[in-house]
Amino acid sequence: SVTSDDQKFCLKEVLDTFRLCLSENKEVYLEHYVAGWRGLVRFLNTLGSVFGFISKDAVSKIQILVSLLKGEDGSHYSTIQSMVKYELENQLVDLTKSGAHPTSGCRTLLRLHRALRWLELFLDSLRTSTEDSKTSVLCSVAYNESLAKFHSWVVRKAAGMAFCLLPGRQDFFDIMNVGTPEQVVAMLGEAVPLISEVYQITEDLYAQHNILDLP
Ligand code: 1PZ
Repeated sequence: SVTSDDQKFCLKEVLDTFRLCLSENKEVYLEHYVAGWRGLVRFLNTLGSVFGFISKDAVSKIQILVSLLKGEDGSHYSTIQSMVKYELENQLVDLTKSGAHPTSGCRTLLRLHRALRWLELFLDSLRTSTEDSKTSVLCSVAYNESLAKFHSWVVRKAAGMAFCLLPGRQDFFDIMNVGTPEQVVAMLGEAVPLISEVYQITEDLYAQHNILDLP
């Protein structure tokens, strides 16, 4: 079904876009990857303005990737695999310190990729949570296990404060707009492995090219 910014949307539709990311031979389509992130940001925005600093950063990264996709060399950006190959072969990536290419596709996508690991952990802990679980705790546990190690102290503090303002589990489920808690759990049971696969393929690709630490 159609979703627009002013319409109540269903998180299932967002997570389904990650299904479209994978090609038959397990390449990741950038267009759908970016669309998935767009949907997540829309969801994040419904949680309130305290998350604005997070969504702003995600949006700016999404925009960088969209301009590459739509730009002159867009044909090289159809998959993450083709992007990495193209940018590395043409020296379009700052490998050790930020210089001529501070907003390469590779370094920009890496930031979202690291956040995808947080999402995977967070959604999986929501899936196995119980009625008395606190979303703020689940969120910060997932964050500390993943993204936090790439963030400065200031960002970690700000993130920690924002997590405390997350809605409780039941309200969070309601905002997801998927249905009963059982339906949410079932939906997450499908979504998490999907996100995990996209994450792992990207992780392996970046590891193979030794670009997991791009500045
Ligand atoms: C549901 C609650 C949402 C919690 C989201 C958890 C992630 C917290 C991230 C807080 C960091 C935001 C501030 C920006 C930090 C940037 O410095 C870094 C590195 O980029 P660089 O400075 O190197 O250019 N940016 C990121 O790590 C990307 C963060 C994207 C987070 C997207 C979250 C989407 C949430 C979806 C909710 C379902």
